[in-house]
Amino acid sequence: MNSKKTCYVTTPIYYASGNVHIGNSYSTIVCDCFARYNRLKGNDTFYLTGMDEHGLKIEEAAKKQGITPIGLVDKVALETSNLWKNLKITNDDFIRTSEERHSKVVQDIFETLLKNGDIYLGSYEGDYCVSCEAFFTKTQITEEGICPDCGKPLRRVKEESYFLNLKKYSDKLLKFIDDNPDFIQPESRKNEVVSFIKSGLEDLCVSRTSFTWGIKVPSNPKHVIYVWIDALSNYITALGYGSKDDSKYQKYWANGDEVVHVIGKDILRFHAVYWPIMLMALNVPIKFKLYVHGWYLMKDGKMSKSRGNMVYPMEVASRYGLDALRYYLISQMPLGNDALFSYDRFLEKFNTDLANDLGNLVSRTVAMINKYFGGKVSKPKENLLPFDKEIEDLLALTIDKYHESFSTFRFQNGLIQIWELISRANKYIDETEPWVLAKDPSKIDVLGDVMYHLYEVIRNIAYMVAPVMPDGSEKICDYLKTKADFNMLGYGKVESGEVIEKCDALFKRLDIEAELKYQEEKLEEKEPKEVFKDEITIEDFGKLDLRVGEVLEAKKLEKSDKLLVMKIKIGSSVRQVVSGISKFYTPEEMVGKHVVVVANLKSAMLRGVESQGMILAASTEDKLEVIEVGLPSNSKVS
Ligand code: ME8
Repeated sequence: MNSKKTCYVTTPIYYASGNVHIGNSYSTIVCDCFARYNRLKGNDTFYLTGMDEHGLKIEEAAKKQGITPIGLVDKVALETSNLWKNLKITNDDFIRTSEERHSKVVQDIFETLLKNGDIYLGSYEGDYCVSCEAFFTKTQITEEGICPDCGKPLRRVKEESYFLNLKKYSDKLLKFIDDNPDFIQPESRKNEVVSFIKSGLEDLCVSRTSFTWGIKVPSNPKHVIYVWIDALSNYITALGYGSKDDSKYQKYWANGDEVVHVIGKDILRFHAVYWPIMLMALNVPIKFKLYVHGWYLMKDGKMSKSRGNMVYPMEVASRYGLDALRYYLISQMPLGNDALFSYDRFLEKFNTDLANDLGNLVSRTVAMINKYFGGKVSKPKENLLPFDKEIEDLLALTIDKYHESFSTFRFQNGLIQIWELISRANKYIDETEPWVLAKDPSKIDVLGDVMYHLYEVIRNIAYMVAPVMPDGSEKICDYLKTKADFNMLGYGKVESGEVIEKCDALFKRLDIEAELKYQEEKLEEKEPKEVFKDEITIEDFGKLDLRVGEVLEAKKLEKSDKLLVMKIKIGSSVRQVVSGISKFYTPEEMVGKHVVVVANLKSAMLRGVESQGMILAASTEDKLEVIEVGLPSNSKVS
């Protein structure tokens, strides 16, 4: 019996708070390549993606837009699933965490963990980042009290809370990681996880009472289940785990051959620590491997709405074609590292790799087969040229490397290898000079041999690029009157072949200068609009007591490279102020300055030192200047 290997591949589920840009669409595109590759290999493949729809972040985003949370998530889910259709993503399911098939099972999971004693009730006081939906410990927080992951301000939160006992499982998890060396890939990410676990796990707060948009704890409904417990469970709830029909769960997970979670580097801890521990506590086998990719960055750093440098996938796909977008994103990112998205590089790759190398090889070959043999090729009895063996060997090597890299998410390596074959084939045309052979009737067999070799190389290339470039592959297959079929990979698998009479250029060369100009103009339209904080009244502002203060003394705070401790005179009083300006001012530079102090700010401890106020400064991402005034100390600022 020919029982098919199963393959289950998942993307992270996307926050329903905003549009998907080319960076996070990378996760979906790369998974789509993997799913398509596995289907071509004949594996029984199930590809899951979806939406992460609960949590404070969504609740607040909806409030800002003046709509209900469900109104917001319905809208974003529709936009996102349409985007995937337009990008020809072949997902088999689209899970939304607001669906009952999911939330009901998450409640059961929570209650099971509670019953088994893996979840217990306690109380929590901590610093919470709404944007990352995560708590941070004292050691993780920066001196300015901002989120170590995204840099946004943290909120102090105190509430009764449920906790998941992570400590209990930390040794078991370390052993699991040790026993399964390819559990987390690449290796560098695995090392990161191991040292995180070894530094000591704190039990994880898994419920919240300060907002309502989420799945309620059935036995204590004032608690909402922590969004990551909710979200991570999607990988099994979508398969029907814990429901009446769990056949997919049995097939693809419990008895499955390959389960792959693809994630970006920023959500590693959740997938490599919390998720396996949840599964251990539930007695569900840890079947998955984690492939952790880096980020697509822009020339000026991270993609962000406030920088106005966001690029959306359909902007690229509708102007340059879906294949060009997919090819660029897949070919530029080695597993685990960050990569750059820039139009200069994109356009250069378009012209070189797609229009010149691949496109020309195909159109030249189709034209020659038509011209010399009326569109037909047939397998020669023996090789007639010394270059034949060379190109056959390279094709065989390419197929091996292709499988090796595409089955382990090293897509970039696979593509590099295919493009080596493409270059070799172009060189083969130059070496064999078919136009010269065609002039000599005695060389007709040699010419036939050359055309057959080219046909075979292109046929194989068309099959191999199918997961990455579905449209281009289909087009080439149409030109060659064939269909992508991995059983037919290899030189000489067809006795004869035929091409269509005329083919369009696969990729039309672009005028790079004109395109860059176009993109620059578009970028200007995207210039960030200023985002201001919520409006306040004059009374609110009047609560601030701003005074001019003279800096009498300043010194660096030991063990800190950011903080300066200053003695500031305001009228007859002198107070101590700690400020994170040490990267921009030496203590000597500060002494004597007349600065603006928030004089009625509640005092706070910074690195164990009391700060009785704050000084005002203006800053950009990399510069900072304190606000100086020429008036005497104690002058009022309003
Ligand atoms: O994290 N380049 O959702 P999300 C590459 N809901 N990948 C990027 C990227 C970039 N510039 N920016 C973001 C969440 N990503 C959670 C997941 S799963 C149970 C819950 C990646 O919409 C990011 O690393 O913020 C993550 O893998 C994915 O996009 C979704 O991010």
